[in-house]
Amino acid sequence: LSDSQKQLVQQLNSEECGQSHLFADWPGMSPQDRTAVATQLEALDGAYGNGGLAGYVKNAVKLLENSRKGVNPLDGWEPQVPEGAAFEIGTDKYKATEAKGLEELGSIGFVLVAGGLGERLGYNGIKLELPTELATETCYLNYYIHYILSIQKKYGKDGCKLPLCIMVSNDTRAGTEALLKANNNFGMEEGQISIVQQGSGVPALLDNAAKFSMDETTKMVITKPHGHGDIHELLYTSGVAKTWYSEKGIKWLCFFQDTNGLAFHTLPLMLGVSKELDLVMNSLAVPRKAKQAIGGIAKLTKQGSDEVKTVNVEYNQLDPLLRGSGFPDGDVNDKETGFSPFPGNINQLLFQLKAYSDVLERTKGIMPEFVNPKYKDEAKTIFKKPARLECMMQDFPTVLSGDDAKKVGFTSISSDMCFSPVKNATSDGVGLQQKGTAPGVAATGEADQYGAFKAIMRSIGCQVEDAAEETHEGIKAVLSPQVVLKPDFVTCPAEYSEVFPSPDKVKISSKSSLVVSGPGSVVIESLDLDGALVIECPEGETVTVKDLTVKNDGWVREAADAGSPEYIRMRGYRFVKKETAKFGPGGLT
Ligand code: UPG
Repeated sequence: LSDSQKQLVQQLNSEECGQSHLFADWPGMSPQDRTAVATQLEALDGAYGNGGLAGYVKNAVKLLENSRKGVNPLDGWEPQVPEGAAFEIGTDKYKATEAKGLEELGSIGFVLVAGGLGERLGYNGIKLELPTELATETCYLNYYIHYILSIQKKYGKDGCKLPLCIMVSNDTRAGTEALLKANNNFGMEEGQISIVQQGSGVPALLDNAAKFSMDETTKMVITKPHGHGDIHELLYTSGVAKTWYSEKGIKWLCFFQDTNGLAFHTLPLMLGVSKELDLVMNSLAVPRKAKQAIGGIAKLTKQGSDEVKTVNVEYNQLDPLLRGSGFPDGDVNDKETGFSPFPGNINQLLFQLKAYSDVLERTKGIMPEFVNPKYKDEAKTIFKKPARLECMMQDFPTVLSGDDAKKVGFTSISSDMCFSPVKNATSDGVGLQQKGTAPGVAATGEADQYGAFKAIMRSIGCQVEDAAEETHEGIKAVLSPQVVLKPDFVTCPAEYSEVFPSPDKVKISSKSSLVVSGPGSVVIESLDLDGALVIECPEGETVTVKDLTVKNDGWVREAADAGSPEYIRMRGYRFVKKETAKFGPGGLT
C-alpha cells in the first residue's frame, strides 16, 4: 500500500471511524486483494468533498441520529405558498416577458444532469439515447444539442459557442460518450461540451453507527449514488462555472434533466422572469397534483424569527411538513383547483451565473445532505436495507446568504408547455394515470411533445384538430396529429408568428403528421394538410409554403410485438409511414 493508503486504512480502522470490520479478513488476503480494497477506499475518500470518508462517517452518524429521533429537518419552519410569476401561453403578459428573455438567450450555458440510472423506467441503455418521439426518432441528447446550436445561431453574438456541461456517472459515462462520438457530438464542437463525472457513489450504511456495507467475497465497500446535488461540487472542482463566467461571457446557467422533450419552449420566458425580478435562482414550476412525485416549492419561515427561504420540499417530505404545521390533511389538492397549492418543481433551474459562481467559491459547491433509512424495528436500530447520504441540486437556496437568499423565485406554467419526462415503466404509469396523475411514460412523453407544438400553433391562430385518445399497453394518449417543429425552424413561441404569418390559413387535420426543419429559412403561409408532410430546407436556401394542399395516407400506428426493439415495446406501438409528401426549395416531391 502507498503511504496515503496506509494512513487512510488506519483512520478508518480507528474507533472514531468505526470501520474495522472492513479489515478483519485482511491477514488472510493476498496483497493484490488488499491493494484493490485500499484503492477503492482512496477513490471514495477523494470523491467525497465534504471531508473524505472520515467526514462522511461523521455526517452520517449525525443525520442518522436525527432520523432515529424523528427530527424533521424542516421542524420549526412554517410553509406558505410562495409568490411567483404564473403564465398562460398566448397572453400579452407571456409575450412581453418572453421578449425580455430573448435578449438574454445568447449568453446562456447549459447543464444537463444525466447520471441517473433510471431505475423506475427500467430501460437497459442510457436515457439520453431514447427517442423523444417516433415521428422523427430524434434522441433526447440530439434534441437538446440541436436546440442549443439553434439558439446559438439565432441569438448568439458572432462566433459565440454556447457551452454544454453534462454530468454523467459510472453507469452513464460510457454510453453518453459513445452516443456523442457516433454522432460527431451532434454538431457541437469538441471543446463546447464538458463532461463531469459523479463519484462512484458513497458507501452504503448498515446501521446508525454508519458502518459501511461490504461485499463478503471481494471485501470491497458497496456504494450507492449520492444524488444529482453533486453537480454543484463538480461545476466548482472542474472550474466550469468560473471559466464560463470569466472567459466565455456566459451570464446565465440553465440546469435540466435527462428526459424532458418539452424542456426549452419556455426558456426565454423564464429568462424574462429572472431578469424582471432579478432572481439569482428561478425554478420552472407546474401545477402539482397532491402526492405526485415532484417536489413542492414552498416559502418557509422560521418560527419566532424573520428568516425566510423559498425552497423545494421533496415529495416525500411535503406531507409530514404540512401535517406538522397546521395543515392536518397534509399533501392534498385544493378543492377548487384540483391541484396542490404548492407549485411543482420540475428541476429545471435558471441561475445568474456570477452570483452562482461566487457562491461556489464560498461553499465549494457542497450541498446539504439527507438520509432516508427504512427501519425494521421500533427502536429504529435495524435497517431494512442499507442507507446512504444523498443530496439534491434544487437545494441550492439553502446555501445562499444575504440578499441572494431573497432572490429566489419560480416561473409557473401548465405542464403541457414545459414538462413531460419519461421516468416510469409503462405498467407503473397505468396506475398513475388511473389516479389522475401524469404517468411519465414513453408514450405520454411523446404525445406531450406533439401537444406542445400544437398548443403554441393554436395560440397564434392556426387550426389544428386533435384526434381521439388511443390506448396502448393501458396508457391513454393523444398521439395524432404529430407535429414536430425542429429548433432550427422555431425555438420558442415568439418565433411562431414569423414562420406562420397567416395562421388562419394553416389547417392540420387530426390524422396528419407535420415535420418541419431548417437550417435554411422556412415560412408557411398557407397549408391544408390531411396526411403526412415533411418540410426541409438546406442551409442558405429558402422555402415558402403557399396554397399547398396535401392529402395522402400518411402515418399510422401498429401494435408492437415481442420482436420489436425495447423503445418500441415500452410504447406498445410503432409507426408505419404509408405515404409521405416532401417539400423543399424545389417544391413538392
Ligand atoms: N441524476 C443524476 N445523478 C444522480 C441522480 C439523478 O445525474 O445521482 C439525474 C437524472 O439522470 C435526472 C435527474 O438527475 O436527469 C433527476 O433524477 P430523477 O431520478 O429523475 O429525479 P426524481 O427523484 O424524479 O426527482 C427530481 C427532483 C424533484 C423533481 C423531479 C422532477 O428531486 O424535486 O420534482 O426531479 O422531474
